[in-house]
Amino acid sequence: MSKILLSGNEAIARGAWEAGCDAGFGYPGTPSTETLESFSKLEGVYAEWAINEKVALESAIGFSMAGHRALVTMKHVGVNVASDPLMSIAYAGVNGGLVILAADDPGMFSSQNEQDSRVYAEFAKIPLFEPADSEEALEMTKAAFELSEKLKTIVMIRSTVRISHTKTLVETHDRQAAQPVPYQTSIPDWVMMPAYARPKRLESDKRFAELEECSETSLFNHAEIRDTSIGFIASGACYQYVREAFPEASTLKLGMTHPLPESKIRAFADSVDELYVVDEAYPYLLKGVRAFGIEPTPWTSPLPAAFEMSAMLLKESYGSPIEQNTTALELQKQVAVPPRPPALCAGCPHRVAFNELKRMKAIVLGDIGCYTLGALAPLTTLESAIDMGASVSMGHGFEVARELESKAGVSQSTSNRPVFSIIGDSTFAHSGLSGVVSTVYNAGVGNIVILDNRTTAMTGGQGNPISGKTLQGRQTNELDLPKVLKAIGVEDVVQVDAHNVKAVREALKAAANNKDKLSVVICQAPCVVEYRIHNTVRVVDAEACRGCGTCTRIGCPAISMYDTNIAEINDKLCNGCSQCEQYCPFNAIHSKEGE
Ligand SMILES: Cc1ncc(C[n+]2csc(CCOP(=O)(O)OP(=O)(O)O)c2C)c(N)n1
Repeated sequence: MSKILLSGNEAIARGAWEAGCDAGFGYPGTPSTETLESFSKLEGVYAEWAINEKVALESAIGFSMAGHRALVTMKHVGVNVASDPLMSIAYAGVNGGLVILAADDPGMFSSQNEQDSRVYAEFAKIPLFEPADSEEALEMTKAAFELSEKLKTIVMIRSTVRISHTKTLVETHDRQAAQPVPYQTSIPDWVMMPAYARPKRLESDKRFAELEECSETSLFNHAEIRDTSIGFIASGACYQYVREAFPEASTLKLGMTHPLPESKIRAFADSVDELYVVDEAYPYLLKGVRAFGIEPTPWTSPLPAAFEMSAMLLKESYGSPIEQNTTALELQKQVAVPPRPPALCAGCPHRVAFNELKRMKAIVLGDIGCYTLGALAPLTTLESAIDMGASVSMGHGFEVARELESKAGVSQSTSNRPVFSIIGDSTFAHSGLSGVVSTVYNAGVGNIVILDNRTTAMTGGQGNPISGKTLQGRQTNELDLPKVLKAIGVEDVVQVDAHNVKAVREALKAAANNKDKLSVVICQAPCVVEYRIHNTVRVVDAEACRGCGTCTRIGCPAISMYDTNIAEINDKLCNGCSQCEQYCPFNAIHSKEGE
């Protein structure tokens, strides 16, 4: 037993390990990613990145069915992808303990929305734990495995950015080997066809009563009685904000937040004069408290309905004076940091495709990955990003609309612009592939660009089927994209060096001209960060530079034209991708002499 500093994510991994969990499955996504990464390094466990969250959960279900404890990790939007098996496994139940981590991102620091995963636990009628620090993250994960096996249900742990990424002291213990639960054939338990699913649905309702009892007796749900003139109900990071803003107030700290402990909530509400409920980004607790017929005290000004909560926002809504310089958060707000819009890295191989598509005035339907930054200046090329994999299917929908328009003899002013779907390698494996199969099946036409940088760069460089790198470094295959596409039935597949301007330009033009077919252009070059690529640095010949600004239009952070009318290349940032050299119309950029 020892005390160490762990982030919430590391603590969940450690908790799973201590609980005897043998395997972890997941798909990367902030703020969940480090959980599986850290679990994969613990002794004696198996861990893998699945191609998406649905596959991760299904693999974990199989592992649990075989009798062993499994952890599944994902970010909140990943739960949408995994929601199909989640809703049914909630009926079927589990064999070995099964715990799913949903890591939410209130404030959308790195996500496309800020949905609250707690709603899924309510929807699926499964138990939900919400840690408020790393110690709890570890303890709750252990409790979650116990509960999962005891009541034969999948259990959800919901974390948020602040909990996942903040390090606090944790007491660690040895690993307790979990006894496998022997698998026995039981068709009515595992085959969710109507005749068997109906009784399982009733069973899950029955289990719910037991869960309510668990929540009432759980030590993770407890009242901290201090000044009873004011009381707060809060969970997770919001509990910490309450403690910081109102250290004297009484607090009902909820750690098992589904089902909610009705009696404990009633007793607490009765014990305080004013009752406030704190949520962030979605009124999950508030709705639950109101459903018990308890109406909390109105805030002086309503709590913000969107984005992250903070101690300061709580004080503001309560109407209490805000002292200057009291919290780190307040300090943070006072420090004027110059705005730095996010940009693709210097030497990023994604840049040329965007610049070329911009020159073609293409309508670019985008996807989620580093390349979503193609929407920002100076590239401003990517015109949509909805969810992972959407670019391909949206491109198909766009083409179908155009075909209908042309048959009807109407056309929009944009109809002479080619449509391109643009997608990264990891996102392609996640859910782009099924869009291609669907498009080919429906005899669709169109253009797809796969930006194959051999990694899942956006979330920190995880392996994927195309890079062929597994989480624990096992020998495996690299998925051969051209072969796969051809096998699906895509006839027009071209692979080019992503840094080669001429090759990318010609391939994109050929695809756009090939109007009657589905064309795929694979722009391939490794991510410069993940593969630590340093080629010969480029320099500007000041004599030859005309200050035309062509090189700055690709948005490379290494290139600037500040005071002078001459381009400059920062040799600390440049990694010699040569894109600027190829674009310079005056041959003013070349490799640094002597290198
Ligand atoms: C459903 C879902 N799961 C996970 C994520 C987190 N995420 C965003 S982009 C991305 C993959 C990016 O990899 P890739 O498509 O190869 O593009 P790259 O960043 O390498 O350019 C991931 C895992 C997400 N946004 N949505």
